[in-house]
Amino acid sequence: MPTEPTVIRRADYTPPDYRVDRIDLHVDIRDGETIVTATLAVVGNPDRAANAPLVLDGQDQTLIYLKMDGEDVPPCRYVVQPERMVVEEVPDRALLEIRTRIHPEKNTALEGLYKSGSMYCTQCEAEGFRRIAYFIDRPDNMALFTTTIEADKASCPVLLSNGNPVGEGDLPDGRHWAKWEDPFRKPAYLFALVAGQLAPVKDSFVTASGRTVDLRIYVEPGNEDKCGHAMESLKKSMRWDEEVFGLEYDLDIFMIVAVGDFNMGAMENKGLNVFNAKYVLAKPDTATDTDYQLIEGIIAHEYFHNWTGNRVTCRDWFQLSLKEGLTVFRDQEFSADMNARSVKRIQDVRGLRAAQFPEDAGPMAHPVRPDSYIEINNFYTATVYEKGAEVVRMYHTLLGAEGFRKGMDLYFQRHDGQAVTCEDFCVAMEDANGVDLTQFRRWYEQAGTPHVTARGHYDAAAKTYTLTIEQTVPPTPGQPEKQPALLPMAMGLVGSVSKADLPLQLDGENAAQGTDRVLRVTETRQSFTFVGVEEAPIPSLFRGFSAPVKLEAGYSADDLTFLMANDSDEFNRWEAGQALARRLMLDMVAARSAGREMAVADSFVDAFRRVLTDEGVDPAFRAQALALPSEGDLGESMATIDVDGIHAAREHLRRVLAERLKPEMTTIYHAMAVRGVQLDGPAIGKRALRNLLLGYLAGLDADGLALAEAQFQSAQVMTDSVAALVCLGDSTDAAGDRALAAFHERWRGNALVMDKWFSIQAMSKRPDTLSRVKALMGDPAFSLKNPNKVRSLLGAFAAGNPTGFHAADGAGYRFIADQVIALDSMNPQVASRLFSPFARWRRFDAARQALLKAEIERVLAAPGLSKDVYEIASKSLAG
Ligand code: B3K
Ligand code: ZN
Repeated sequence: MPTEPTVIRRADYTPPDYRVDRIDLHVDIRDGETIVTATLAVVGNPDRAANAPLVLDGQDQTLIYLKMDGEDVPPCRYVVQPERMVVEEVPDRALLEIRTRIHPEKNTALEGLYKSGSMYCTQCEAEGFRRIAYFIDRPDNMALFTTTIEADKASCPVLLSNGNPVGEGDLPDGRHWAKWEDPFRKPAYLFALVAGQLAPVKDSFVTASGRTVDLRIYVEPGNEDKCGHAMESLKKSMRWDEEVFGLEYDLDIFMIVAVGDFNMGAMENKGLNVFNAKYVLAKPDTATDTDYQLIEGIIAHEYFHNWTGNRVTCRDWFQLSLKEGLTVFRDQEFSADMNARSVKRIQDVRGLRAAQFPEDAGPMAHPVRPDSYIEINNFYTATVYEKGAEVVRMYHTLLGAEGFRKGMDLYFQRHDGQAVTCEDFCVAMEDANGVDLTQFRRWYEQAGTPHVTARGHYDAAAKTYTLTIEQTVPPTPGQPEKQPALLPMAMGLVGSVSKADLPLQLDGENAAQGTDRVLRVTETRQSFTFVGVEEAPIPSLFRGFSAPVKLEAGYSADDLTFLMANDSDEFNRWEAGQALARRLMLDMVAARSAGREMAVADSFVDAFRRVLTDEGVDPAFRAQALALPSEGDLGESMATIDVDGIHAAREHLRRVLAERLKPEMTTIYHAMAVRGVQLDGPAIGKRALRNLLLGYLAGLDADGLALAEAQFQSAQVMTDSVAALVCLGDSTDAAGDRALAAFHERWRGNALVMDKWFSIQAMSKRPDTLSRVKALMGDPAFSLKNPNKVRSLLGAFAAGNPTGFHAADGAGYRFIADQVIALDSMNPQVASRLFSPFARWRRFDAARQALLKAEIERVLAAPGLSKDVYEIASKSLAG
């Protein structure tokens, strides 16, 4: 960076001096250049200073002319800077006409208007609209948009934008136009435009009030047969939002466009969602069960934004979690209702621990509502999304489903059509329920994952049980001191003899209040005394993960085994198993580093066997319970992450379990076979368990590898094919390369399936993975310009292959840093994501720290570095 980039602060928010009330856009798409004519109806804010100029955001555009109220504006009255245009002497009301030239063909950042294959599309969140037209590009400017698109009819037969279609026609020279009008005010980040050769898949939906909405999914011709699941997911989402929140869709048409080049998953543009094709296209032979679930969840997420994000939007980008945390919570609940609730919760918590907990403990740690940023695109984080969703879930836990719904209703009643803050949401929840959530607000203010310890004491004579809870919120960058958080603690007491949940009566209460209740933990140290406790209990705390904390409850291995078997809360049964496995593996890591043997207790193998063979338990749940905590999860529990020790311990435990339970695993593997192509919940659960067991068996011996090879050859669905290929790809046996070659041969024409082929190799446990990844960059299917390819090969290696990325000689670090530098000049957002694993450099041993730090410094010194990568690099070194 030649100059230090500006830090944007939440405290500096001021309302804009002007707003754009209406914008009429004319986008003339030509080969090699696009001419944009924007007519802006500008209104001055009565409170502005007398001489306040009109400042319009704009970037990478060439100005052709600027007119105000029909007259050319003389050059002395305006100046064009690299990131804005400043116009002086603008009256209270003015009509500006601005014509500019842009080059979507050259746009490799994939922000603004760009080309994906032969199609033109847009991505405007967070600040992409300023690359299309000069505008007040901030979310509190909600304007009415009309858009006319003009293009060559043969190469761009389909022309789409937000809202409803209001006209179309032919023009001379084989060109045509279409006009769209969006009746709802929106910020520019929700603008979208698509032009290209696209095939529509059509359906419709009748809303609760009886209106028929046209549904369209636009894909590249040839992919129409892969849209069924996305369309079903959309219709289910529309119904669910009506039923659960009383929210109906509001336009006559809802469109989704699938594109091949996209920086993230999808985008909720009003009436015209643009999706990464990965989250739309699916057929059983090309997409895995996980892909199906992700598609359902992401289609729902973007659809739900229509109310939480679009109708009510954010005042400024610090409030991002207002729409993202809330919408993630809504999509999680939707998926839980559509599938198995507790399995969904387990998956979400796994995700939170894998991504958000490390973020909250590192140099990029920030509150759910951040206080400052350099590049807003760096703040689309696990904290804003996933921890934000946990915060919303805590309102739901504290207020109950009904109270939460009352709060939502009031929020929409008050704020429909407005750009608001997280505070406004909290106040709506308070007012609708008549409660005071002052302390709860700390969840928005304080970064860091609270550490909670719990200790219990049973007094057999007095029949009382006293539970003492202590919490600390660790210091994070810029926040050395923390206040206690309000923790909703869903809990029960499981009788050690009866194995049943005991009645819960707190000292001072007249009667027991059920066997499962939510306690409010508000102090740094707080005790709860239960009376009438007839037998010694084992406490089951934070049931369903009712607060995003790290809990240390002082359980013995016997307590954990007991809870695994007897807790009525399915989540906590899973949690107990994870805690037991985590503890065992950490002991093994310690033994290894002390030069002792890594021992696996028989009791652990027995507990594992009991879950494995319990036919009364749903296979989907068993698959979750038998999957060991990841290497990343274990690393989180260590002061200094012992990369090699963790890998060795986990692999050793996997082998021991497979060795000791080979007969049971093999029998169940065969018993879980699913005939033909079935995509229902039970079939998905069986495949999950079967493929988990395949992983154990294939890592053990030649028999297991042969099972994998046989499964690979006979697989009828992509889930089974990929699961087998993962096992084969980990092995250095010739069978591995044979399978990879066969997969390549069959699928090289399908970009999304090739992404899987890249990822499997990037995450392979083979010792030569780095050199294979380097070679794969030369594969004709790979391109640094396509974000999916970068993520599936380079991202998978950096974030999903701990031993490869953290190789002791630093070769993995050097390689990824080289790619970050190469990518940064093309696509800063993708470069910055790829770079993120470096931020955790202080967590490793001294030798790795030095290697990582040297790479961060090298990246920081690269000429012309983007703000995106600069922010991660500089904060990593400082924090
Ligand atoms: N709102 C978009 C994400 C935009 C990311 C910009 N860097 C997708 C979503 O969360 O639904
Ligand atoms: Zn979202």
